[in-house]
Amino acid sequence: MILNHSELMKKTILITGATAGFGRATALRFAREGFNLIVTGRRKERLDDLEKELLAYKDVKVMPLNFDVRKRYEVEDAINNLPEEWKKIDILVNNAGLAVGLNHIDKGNIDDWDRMIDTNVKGLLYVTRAVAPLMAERNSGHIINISSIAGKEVYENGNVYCASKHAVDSLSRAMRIDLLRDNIKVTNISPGMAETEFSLVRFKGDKAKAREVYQGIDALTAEDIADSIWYCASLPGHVCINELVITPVRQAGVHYNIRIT
Ligand code: NDP
Ligand code: 8X3
Repeated sequence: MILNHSELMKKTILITGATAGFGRATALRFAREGFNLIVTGRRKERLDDLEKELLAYKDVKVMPLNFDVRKRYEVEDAINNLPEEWKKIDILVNNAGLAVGLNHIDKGNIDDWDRMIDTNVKGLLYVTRAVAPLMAERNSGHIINISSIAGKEVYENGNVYCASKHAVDSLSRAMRIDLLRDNIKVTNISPGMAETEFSLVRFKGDKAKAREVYQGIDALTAEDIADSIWYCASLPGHVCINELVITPVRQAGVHYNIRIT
């Protein structure tokens, strides 16, 4: 898709994991603001549906990219083969991620561990490695990493998920230093409980178990996180929100919450 001159003045956002939850809500939020959108995910039909939904917004262009962030060469091919006008990425939201399983470390499923580390840490790195040079070339950009309160604290059975989000937290701090000379902002967002498909994935499709997680909590919504991302992205050029920790009012960190039933 070739963009005309006025379209080139528009901003472009790339969101990983836009087929559900935070990523999808963020895509819709930025479409409302008139951004051109590169949306990614593994589920092709969902990407197709999202593309249609986004195109309903006035003057918005959409580039769906169907890849698995764990596959280094798929990531590189998808980003490197973008048409030149789509390579002017203003904002990257490293959102694709998941928790799988909830077990003590001695009983953990090693395949689950691989999935979390490969997606949450290595996937985020592959995408960043492909996009950051494009931003550096233009001496401008904003990388928003979706970490978690599990990147600030650890909880029983959360071991590898927490470690993967601690890695995101420290990578955000490291990126901010390394990309300082390139005028690239780096924001680390750490949400608490938010009702998306997150727990359904963690509990491998067990809907009842997933629902229980949010009972009586008045959990955050995907739209709350999308609004926070928009807030960070819409501040003046000289302002960088380094860190944002967001919980429902009934949650204070990973160990304390009050359920009202
Ligand atoms: P959802 O399960 O609703 O959405 C996750 C998204 O990530 C989907 O679009 C999924 O797309 C994508 N994704 C997962 N694995 C891959 C992969 N290998 N390659 C490409 N895309 C992938 O969860 P949330 O929206 O809640 O989660 C988004 C992020 O927020 C995650 O990083 C999560 O850890 C973090 N988070 C979530 C919290 C919560 O309580 N919900 C709280 C704190 C942080 P597809 O399956 O189509 O590939
Ligand atoms: C998701 C939040 O507390 O379930 O990252 O780990 S938590």
